[in-house]
Amino acid sequence: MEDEILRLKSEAHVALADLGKDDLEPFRVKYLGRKGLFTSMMRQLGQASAEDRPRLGKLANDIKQELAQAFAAKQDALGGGQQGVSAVPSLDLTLTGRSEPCGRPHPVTQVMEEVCGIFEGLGFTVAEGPDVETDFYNFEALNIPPHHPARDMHDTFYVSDSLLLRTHTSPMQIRTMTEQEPPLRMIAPGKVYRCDSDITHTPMFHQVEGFLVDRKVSFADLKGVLSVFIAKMFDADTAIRFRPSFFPFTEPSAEVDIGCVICAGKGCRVCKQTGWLEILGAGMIDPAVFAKIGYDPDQYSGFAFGLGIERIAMLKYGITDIRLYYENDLRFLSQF
Ligand code: 2U9
Repeated sequence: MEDEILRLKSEAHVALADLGKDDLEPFRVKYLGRKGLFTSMMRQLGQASAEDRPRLGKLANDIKQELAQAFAAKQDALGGGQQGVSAVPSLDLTLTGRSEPCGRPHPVTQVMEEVCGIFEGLGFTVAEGPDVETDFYNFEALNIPPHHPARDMHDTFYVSDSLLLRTHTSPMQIRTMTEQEPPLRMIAPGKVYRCDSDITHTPMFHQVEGFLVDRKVSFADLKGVLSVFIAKMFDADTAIRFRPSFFPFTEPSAEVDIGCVICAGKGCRVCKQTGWLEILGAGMIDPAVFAKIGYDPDQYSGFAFGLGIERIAMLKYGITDIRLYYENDLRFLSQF
C-alpha cells in the first residue's frame, strides 16, 4: 500500500509539472476532487493492518496536502485561480468585511439646514431664487442706486451691464414683496457671490436672509426673533448685543454680536480680545424700499436680517480658515 501511495505521488507531480491552463480543472478533479484518486486511496486504507493504518494515513494525508499546495501555486502561476474550486481555500469567510466610508452632508449644508429649521419653527417660509439677478432686484430696489458707495462694498461679478451674480439673497425678498401682500414672514437661503478671497472670504458663500412685514412691526419684534434664533443655534444663555450700524436697505440698522463662544467673553485671539463675535446684520426695512415696490410705508413696517453660513459654522466649530470648506479634503469634511 505504501508503494501505491508513493507511486501516486510521483505520477501526480509529473502530471502537475506539464500542466497547461486548460488542464487545471481536470487535474484537480482527477487527483484532489471528492471522487479523485487520493480520496479513493484514503478509503482503501481501511484494508491496511491496524498497526500500519495510522502511519499510512498520515503519509497519504501529507502527500495530498503537499500536492494541493503545489497545485495552488501552479494555478497562481498560470493565472487560472478560481474561487470555490481551488484546492486550497483562498477565501476566508470568517474574516470581517471591510467597511465602506460613509458620506454625509457638507458642514455648510448641515449649518444651513439647522438655521433654516430654526426659522421655519418660528413660522418663516423658505423661498429660493436665481443666482443670476438683475441690477434692479440686487441693488436698485434695495435703495442702492448706480454709483452708490455700497456697490463697491459688494465686489460684484457682472454678467452684463444689467445682469450680475447676486451679492446677497435680498432680491428674493423684493421678488416676494412684488408678488404678495403682507403679512409676510420669509427666509431666503442660498449661494451669493463677491469678488473677494482670503482666510475669511471666498468668492462664493452662503447666506440666509430673512424678513417679516406686517402692520406695527417694531425693533422689539426683531430683537425677540433674533434672540430666540441665537439661543437655539448656540447656548440658551449666550450673551447678545446689538450695535448701531448702517445698511442702505434698513433704518435703523444693527450688527448683532454674541459673547465669544471660544473664551466665554474673557477675550481671545478669535474675538480679537473684545469678548464679542459679530454674527449677523439686521434692521427695520427702510421705507424707501417699501416705496420702490409699492407698499405704503405708513401702513406697513418690517424687519430684515442677514447672516453668512460659513461664518456661523466657523464660530460653531472653531474653524479658522474659510477656504477649508471648498478644498474637498476628506480629513476636514469627515469631522462634521
Ligand atoms: C429687504 C430689506 C432688507 C437684509 C439684511 C444684513 C442686514 C446684513 C450681512 C450679514 C453677513 C451679509 O453675509 S453677510 O456678509 N447682511 O448685515 N442683511 S439687513 O436686509 C434686507 C433684505 C431685504 C427687502
